Amino acid sequence: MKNNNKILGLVTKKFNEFYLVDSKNKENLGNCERFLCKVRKSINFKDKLIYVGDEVIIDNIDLINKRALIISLEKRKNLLIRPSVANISNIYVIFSVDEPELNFSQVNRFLISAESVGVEVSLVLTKCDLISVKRRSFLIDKFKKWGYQVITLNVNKPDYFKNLLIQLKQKKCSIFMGPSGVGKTTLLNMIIPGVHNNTAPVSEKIKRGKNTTRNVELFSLSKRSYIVDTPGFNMQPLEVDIKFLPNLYSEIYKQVVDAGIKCKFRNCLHLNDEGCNLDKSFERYPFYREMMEFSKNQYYPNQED
Ligand SMILES: Nc1nc2c(ncn2[C@@H]2O[C@H](COP(=O)(O)OP(=O)(O)O)[C@@H](O)[C@H]2O)c(=O)[nH]1
Ligand SMILES: [Mg+2]
Ligand SMILES: [Zn+2]
Repeated sequence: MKNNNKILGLVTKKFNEFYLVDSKNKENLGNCERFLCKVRKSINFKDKLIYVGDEVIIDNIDLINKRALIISLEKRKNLLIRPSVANISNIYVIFSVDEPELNFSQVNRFLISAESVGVEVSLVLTKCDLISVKRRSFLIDKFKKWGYQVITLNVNKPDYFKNLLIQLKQKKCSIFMGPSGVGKTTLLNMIIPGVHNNTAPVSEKIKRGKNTTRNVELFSLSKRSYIVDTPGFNMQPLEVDIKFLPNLYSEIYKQVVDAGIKCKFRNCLHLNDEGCNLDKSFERYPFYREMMEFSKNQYYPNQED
């Protein structure tokens, strides 16, 4: 049974020249909602690679064998690199409160790097069983000053994960980002039990071709909600262009954009006092300064202030 209606789909996994595509208008297709696709030969996507997270139009739908052809690529909102994934709506920056020890400068770099993508950013602190209630409150207060309402987790308290899952189900496509050992895989497994045993409708032949478990994959949390699984990846902070840095700090954004403070020089980097009207008495200012100096040397190695 062929169906010649073109439908909108979401690429949830990619291996070699094959793509797994979830239909986005499921109503028309009964229970058959995931298709193994190739790109139609006559289509040339040469410099337009298709990534996990991309929306595509599929045609030549074979409902029996669950096959279809990708005939076009929709405009994407954003694209992360390493791991390559398109159309993220939320980044959850994950750090453990201990083991490995919490490094505030590193937390800040991950947060700012996540903010540079231009999506909603949340901070999750794992392993809260390792610290006192007092220390936990201290951390919650600290990150509140940075502009983040932290989510705290503890592997012994499944309820905390339930609340996070409720939140994730309201987001379109979330990704966990953080250094190695902080509990990202544990978290993913709490949220989607058996995530790494997931069986997609893919033949053994295709599976054997490559170690597919290392590929980026989207998991459906609800009808309209996905989470990115990035096995083997520990996302490192991206480099951020210096001219975008100031507004990625909520403490600066609030002053410059919301309150409209004006410095003497347009494009003031808020590093020197001369003509700068930024109130620098916020906790993260030294981190901002450090990041700015570092990025300046990366982008303009020979320039003076
Ligand atoms: N004490 C404690 N250990 C945890 C918790 N969550 C994860 N871990 C441990 O932290 C280690 C690293 O976890 P993993 O999920 O592999 O981290 P990943 O590298 O970020 O994916 C493992 O030994 C986990 O058992 C927690 O809430 N409390
Ligand atoms: Mg892991
Ligand atoms: Zn300034």
